[in-house]
Parts: sequence; C-alpha cells; structure tokens
Amino acid sequence: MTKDTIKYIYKFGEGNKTMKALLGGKGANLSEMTRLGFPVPSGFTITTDACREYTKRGNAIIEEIKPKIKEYLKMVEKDNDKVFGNPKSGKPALLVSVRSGAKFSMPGMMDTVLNLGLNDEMVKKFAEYHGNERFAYDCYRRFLQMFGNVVKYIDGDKFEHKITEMKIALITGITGQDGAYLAEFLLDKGYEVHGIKRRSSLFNTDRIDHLYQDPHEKNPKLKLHYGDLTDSANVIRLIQEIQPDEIYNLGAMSHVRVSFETPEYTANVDGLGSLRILEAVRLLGLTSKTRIYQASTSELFGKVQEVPQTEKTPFYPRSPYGVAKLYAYWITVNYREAYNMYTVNGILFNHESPLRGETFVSRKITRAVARICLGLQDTLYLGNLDAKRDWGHARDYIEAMYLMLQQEKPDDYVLATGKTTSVRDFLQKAFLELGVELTFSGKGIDEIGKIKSINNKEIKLPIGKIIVKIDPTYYRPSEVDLLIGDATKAREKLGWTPKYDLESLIKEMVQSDFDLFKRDKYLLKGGHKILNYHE
Ligand code: NDP
Ligand code: GDR
Repeated sequence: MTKDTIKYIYKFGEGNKTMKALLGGKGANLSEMTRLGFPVPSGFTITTDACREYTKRGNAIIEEIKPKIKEYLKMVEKDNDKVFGNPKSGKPALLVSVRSGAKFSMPGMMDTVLNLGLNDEMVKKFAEYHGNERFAYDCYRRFLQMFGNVVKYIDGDKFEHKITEMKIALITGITGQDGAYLAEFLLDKGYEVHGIKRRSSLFNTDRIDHLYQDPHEKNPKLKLHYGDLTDSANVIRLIQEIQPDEIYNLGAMSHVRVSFETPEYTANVDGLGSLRILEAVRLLGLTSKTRIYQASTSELFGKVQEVPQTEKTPFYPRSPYGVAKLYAYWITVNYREAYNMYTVNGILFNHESPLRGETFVSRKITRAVARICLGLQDTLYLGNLDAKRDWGHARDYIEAMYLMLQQEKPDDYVLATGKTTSVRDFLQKAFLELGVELTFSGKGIDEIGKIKSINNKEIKLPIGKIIVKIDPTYYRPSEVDLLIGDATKAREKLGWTPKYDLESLIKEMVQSDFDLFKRDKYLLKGGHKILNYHE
C-alpha cells in the first residue's frame, strides 16, 4: 500500500470508500489478514494499513486485540453465515480495518485507529443480502462494545453521524398524543422506533396507524410491543431485547382530574413507572449507552411559588398526578447524580393538538365547537373557566424532547410559550374560529355562555341560545389556577423556538374537528348511526 493511499484513507469519511474498493479488489485484505494469522471465517475481513511499516505500535495493537477478535468471533459464531459475507464471492461483509501511525494523525486524533468500514452503502448491501439492516448495525455495536477499550478514535464525526442515523428509540406511551408525534418525528430522522402499547379490548393505536408497518415486511422501522409500566419484568425484558439508545418515557395516567379518582394507580404508573425504567437500564448495564427522557410537567409547580415558572421555581403539586410526577422528577435527577446516567426532565407546560385526548379541556372544547355548529350537540358542560394555562402545540414540544437527549450533558428544561390564557378565553377563541361570538353571564356554577352573534352563513343557530353551562363534576378537589412558563433556558441551550402560537393551534384543532364531524353529519344524513362519545 502506498503512502498516498494511506493519506487518502485518513481523509474524513473517505476511508470507508477506499476499504470498499479494496474489499472488491481480489480479496487483497483477506490475504493480508491470513498472513497476519487472524482467523478468517467466511470473509470477515481485517486489514492493517501497512502501519507496521511506520511504527511497531501497529503490530502491538494487533497483538493486543487478537484474543478479543477471537472472542468476538466465538460470540457471533452461531450467526456466522449472517454476520460475515464473503468478499471473494462478492457477498457483503463487515469490514474492519486496524491501523496506527502517529505520522498521519490529524490534529486532535489519537494515533490508534480502529476503523470499522461499515458505511451506509455497505449496510444497504448487507441488508439486501440478509434482509436485515438492523442486524448489520447490531454486529457493529457488539463489535464496538468489545473493542471499546482499544478504540481511541473512530473515523471522525462521520462515524458518529452513522450511529445517529441508526439510533434505536423506545417510546413508552407511543399510543398517546406526544408519543404519536414523537414516533413520526424520530422515524423521519432515520431512527428505528419501538413503542410500548397496552393490551386493550379494542384497537388503541389510532394515532399511529398511519405509521404502522406490517411486521412481516422486511426491516420495519416501527415496532410495537405489548407492555405496561406497572410490570417490572415486562419493562426489563423489553429494554433488554431492544437495547435502546434513547428512551422517551411518556407513558402515564395523564389526566389530572382522574388522578383524584385513581391516586394509587397514578402513583404506580407515573411515579414508580419511571423508577422501573431507570432501574432496568441500570440493572442491564446500559447506563452509559441509554439516554432517558422523563415527561415531567408544569403540574409540579401547582400552587405556583413564582411567576413565571422556570427550572428553579420550587414545586408545589396539587393533585395525585402532580405528586406522582414529583417522585418521577426527583428519581430521574437522582439516577443522573448517583449513577452518572444521561437522564433529563422536560418540564412541559400544556401542549395540545388535533390528537389531544378528548377529555382534556382544549380538545373537549374544539370538538364541542364543531359538533354544536354542525347541530350534533346541544350544550357544552365545563368546570372551572377561570383556570389559566400556558398552551403550546405538541409538535413543537416533541422536537425539544429529542433535542434534550442530543446535548453533551444531561439537564432539565422548561418548555412553554410564555403566554397564559384562561379556559374561558380559549373557549371564546375556539367558537370565533367558526364565526360564533359568545357572551358570558352569571357566576360560579351559574355561569352560562350564550351566542351573541354569528358571522358564518353555514351555521344555523339562534342568537341568544345557551350553549355553555357549568357542571361542578369537572371541578377539581384542589386546582392549579395559573401556569405560565419561562423557556429561556431551552431557547438558549437547545436553540428551541415554538413555531405555533395559540391562534394557529386553535385554528388547526377546530378545523380538524370540524372536518371530523362533517363526516358524522354525512353519515347521519345517509341514515347511519354515529358514535356518541362524551364525558
Ligand atoms: P396521553 O394521555 O395522550 O398518552 C399517555 C400514554 O401513556 C398513552 O399511550 C397511554 O396508553 C400510556 N399509558 C397509560 N398508562 C400506561 C401504563 N400503565 N403503562 C404503559 N403505558 C401507559 O398523554 P400525552 O401524550 O399528552 O402526554 C405524554 C406524557 O407527557 C405523559 O406522561 C404526560 O403526563 C406528560 N405531560 C403531558 C403534557 C401535555 O400537555 N400533553 C404536559 C406535561 C407532561 P393508552 O393509549 O393505552 O391509554
Ligand atoms: P391539565 O389539563 O389539568 O392542565 O393537565 P386539562 O385540559 O385537563 O385542564 C386544564 C384546565 O381546564 C380546567 N377545566 C376543565 N378540564 C377538563 N379536563 N375538563 C373540563 O370540563 C374542564 N373545565 C375546566 C381544569 O380545571 C384545568 O384547570 C394537562 C395534562 O396533559 C397533564 O398530563 C399535563 O401534565 C398538564 O396538562 C401540563
């Protein structure tokens, strides 16, 4: 091998190309390797880039890793045919090149290089041949795990990039609002996404059905597993099988009002569920590999001690949900500090979308707006109209969840819009979206909302009709009156800026529900029954 070739190899990312060329080139690597005395099972190829000619250190390193290579080969023996192609016969192989030589070190580069010649093209070939892309990367990972201590430098940032592209994420709560958006987002980024869904007597995957891939297809990128955060053994087994790079723990009994009815269950899922994830990662020895996002919440601030709320504002939760999430918050911090794990809390203020659960106030309102305007519902019953929330769009927020796991150091971040709006104002804005103006009168449980004017020819409702009433069932035993967040830290450190404002959020939600219920109207007209979900 000439000096020029070696220089060429040292150019970032070009090494792989050269290796591939060599691999196709009459098995030169193979003979080199055989000459060095390595075991060569069906085409597993290791090259030394003539480093021996420049430094004895090259040989020393090779000697050092020889037993490890043997061990690795033994470990993957059962997968032998799959793991190793055969360069001679043109079957794709994982190519490993070992080289050293201070002479050619780039600035900041260590003088020992273990270069795994696995580039995207090779993975593609490998995947085509074996029908399994993941398998190629699994081999790659296993190899890395074993050789981590001798790998001082790995083909520059190109390598990092490859790993980023092929990351494996596990999402608990994938069937929920945030889980659905996040799964789509990560799939777009090239992740392999695994999600935990609960067994249910009906299908419960509506929100992700558009992402569904038949598991019988080759290399599905989205995989669903049955599971539950209350089941430790299930959590451990899934994490062991999936070996995720990132876990987004979004699974929760997330309804504040309902948590007063089911406080113990809420504590089990929302509090201990987080512990189960953290502990599984620790037990499985994945602390340095797996990064964990914990879905913390502005409900931690509860009876707010400061306005606006930041990462430093003291917590004062006001519901069993908030208290369970408080445990989850601190156990996440504790595992970070105690075990040096990459764990983060996203302290997210309310975020909504057309996928929002129907019993949260925003969606309850936008559905009612659509149904009332289409003549499918008479009255909307609500609880506390004075509560103020900082409402954002879920799409914006899931992007920041991802960013939180890509930082150099783990940290906790508030995500919020910095604006607060009362439930009553949200309600008015939502009706106005379809041209219906409301006026309110009365106080407390006697408050009512009537139609003041209509600026929409399609809506045939009488002016003065009462369409909003109060039902104290929806009051909470203890309420969170005001939330408004300050997301300066996320803006500055993550470069995060939300794209939606409240107006565009409400517009999207109302339009989406209007389209949804227009279908019901057609069905009714055609003499069909429609579903009548309500709470
Ligand atoms: P959703 O209620 O829409 O989704 C919750 C998800 O958790 C669902 O997939 C649900 O499954 C799943 N889940 C519930 N119980 C269990 C369990 N025992 N084991 C496993 N999974 C379970 O919530 P969001 O998407 O709105 O929120 C996501 C996370 O973020 C939650 O942890 C929530 O508490 C938190 N959060 C949400 C905010 C928001 O404004 N949306 C703000 C701050 C925090 P299934 O579909 O079967 O019910
Ligand atoms: P929240 O959301 O409790 O903030 O928790 P929700 O939409 O349920 O309530 C917001 C405010 O509206 C008032 N409200 C009503 N709420 C509901 N659900 N139904 C009603 O009829 C009604 N009338 C008035 C409530 O009293 C409250 O003040 C959400 C969840 O997503 C949590 O998981 C998350 O942690 C927090 O946001 C941040």
